[in-house]
Amino acid sequence: MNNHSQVIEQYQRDGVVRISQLFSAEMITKIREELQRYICEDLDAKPADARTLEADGKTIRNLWRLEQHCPYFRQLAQQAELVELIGQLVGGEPVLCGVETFSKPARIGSGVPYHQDNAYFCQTPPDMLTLWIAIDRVTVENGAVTFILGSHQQGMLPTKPSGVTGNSIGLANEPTTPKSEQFCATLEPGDATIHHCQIIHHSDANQTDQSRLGLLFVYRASHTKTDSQLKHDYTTAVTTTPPA
Ligand SMILES: O=C(O)CCC(=O)C(=O)O
Repeated sequence: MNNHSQVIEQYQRDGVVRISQLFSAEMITKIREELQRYICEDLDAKPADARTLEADGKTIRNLWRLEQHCPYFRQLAQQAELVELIGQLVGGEPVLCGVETFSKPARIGSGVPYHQDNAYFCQTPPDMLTLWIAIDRVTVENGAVTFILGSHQQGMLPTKPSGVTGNSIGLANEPTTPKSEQFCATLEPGDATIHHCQIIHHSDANQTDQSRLGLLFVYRASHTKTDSQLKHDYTTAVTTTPPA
């Protein structure tokens, strides 16, 4: 893995850091196979909140709660080398909170509105992050996640229900930072980003013929607690457009 001290420094300064080749090509093939197996063999028997579909009502937009539903992914997210780095970034004992996909299928994959993840996670202090692993190649065109560098230092901004299924809560006001000044996280398969739960980010719809599948591991430090105001706002939003 890339040099830990550089990763930590960049994460603290910018709120997001890109890591090259976190997983090998062989591992990405195995992950792809396991996702496919889970979708074909297990998903139908899982509760409705195990997935979100795209607007066509049949294509998978997100898989949720894989850490509960699939031992392979729970173990993958808890491997020692990863957990050691995550502990340094969250400043405490890491707790795995979620394993999910943002699948963004070719031509169908929908966009994600500007948001801060802690509007969903509702944790204080905000010692929580997401490791976003590219399973497919991620390009500007197929809907790379785009971040406003340093925005994690602004605290939590006002939110509003977004009406987007799978991303129910967004920023009340669109950021004014031009897209040209945002960090667009283009990635090769096996590359990853780690982003802080307060960084402002979004992604566009996938209008290309290339799928843009991302696998996400979410962790918090064991000392974080639920913030009741954030939880209230999130509950209002997610009640309108469940499951997330
Ligand atoms: O993968 C995407 O397009 C969006 C991901 C995201 O919003 C997140 O990781 O919080």
